[in-house]
Amino acid sequence: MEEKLRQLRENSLQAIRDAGALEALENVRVKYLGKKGELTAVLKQMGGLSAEERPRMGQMANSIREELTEALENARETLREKALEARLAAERLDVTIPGTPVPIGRQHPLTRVISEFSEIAIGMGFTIAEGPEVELASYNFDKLNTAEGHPARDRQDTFYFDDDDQVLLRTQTSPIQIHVMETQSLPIRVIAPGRVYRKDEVDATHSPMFHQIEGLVVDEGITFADLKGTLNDLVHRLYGSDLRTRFRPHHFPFTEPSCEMDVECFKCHGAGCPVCKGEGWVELLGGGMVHPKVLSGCGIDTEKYSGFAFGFGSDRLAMFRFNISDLRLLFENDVRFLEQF
Ligand code: 2NM
Repeated sequence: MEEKLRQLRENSLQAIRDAGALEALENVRVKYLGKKGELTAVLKQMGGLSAEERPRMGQMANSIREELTEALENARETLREKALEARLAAERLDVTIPGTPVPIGRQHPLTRVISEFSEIAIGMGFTIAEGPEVELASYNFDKLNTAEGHPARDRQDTFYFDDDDQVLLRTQTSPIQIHVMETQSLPIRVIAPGRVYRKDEVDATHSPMFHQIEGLVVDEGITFADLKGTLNDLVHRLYGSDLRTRFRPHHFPFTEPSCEMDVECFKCHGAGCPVCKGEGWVELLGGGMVHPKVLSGCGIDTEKYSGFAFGFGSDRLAMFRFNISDLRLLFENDVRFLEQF
């Protein structure tokens, strides 16, 4: 029996050393230490031993069981470590390999101008308002004091959807301000950027779709001084505080009085150059005190409230800002052009 046990120990330790994987190791355990394993089989024969032999063999069998258990555990640990090492080696990333370059896009120059202006206006307490590009003639014209028969309503100039000229593509962003006055509570401080549409032939300065930003302030005691102060401040923040501005009288149906604002040419500072066509000044925007008819048409009490509004073409502003000579370049979306900004 002693010889059998010795053999069993030799064989099982060898089998443990030979096991190359965890499953093989488990098979070895079952074969030698399992309930129906070889060690149990040997122990079952203990009954036939003498009284002196039995405890000695019992002790030997127990120490072999302990030795095998420990050897199995060590082998398991070694195999687990090996498996982990193999996995880590297989999954290793070389973080020094240069990445695949991803082309990074950029904002369109027009988007840049619109967001720059919006940021400045937001800093001054304005909020951004939007509205539909398909409008009712009443919002695009009537409520803006532009009556039936006004030349601006001509079929030659406006994209109408119907035969009785009730639905159209907005020709200005002012209908946004009408919606704001009809729905928001006073005081109002909004800017309204967006696309507008006119039946213009395409050339270097005209396109049937272009962009406007308009602003509107309505509160108690608003005067022309607020208009001048706000617009001067806006222009100085946009172009630099050293530029002079000037206001000239003008006419719009929706404002009274109305004006246009010029800014000293940012290229030649008034000397005269191709940008300002020798004038020394560049026309920047139109504005005025909102006509009382427009205010009362939106249900605003003109005894208590007054307001100013202004508007400009953002495409024109982008062309000045980035020295772009042809409006069409802004809409062709040629990447070689857009990459420059
Ligand atoms: C301009 C010039 C002057 C204007 C007026 C209004 C409203 F809705 F309050 F009547 N919105 N925008 C306005 C006034 C727009 O653009 C050159």
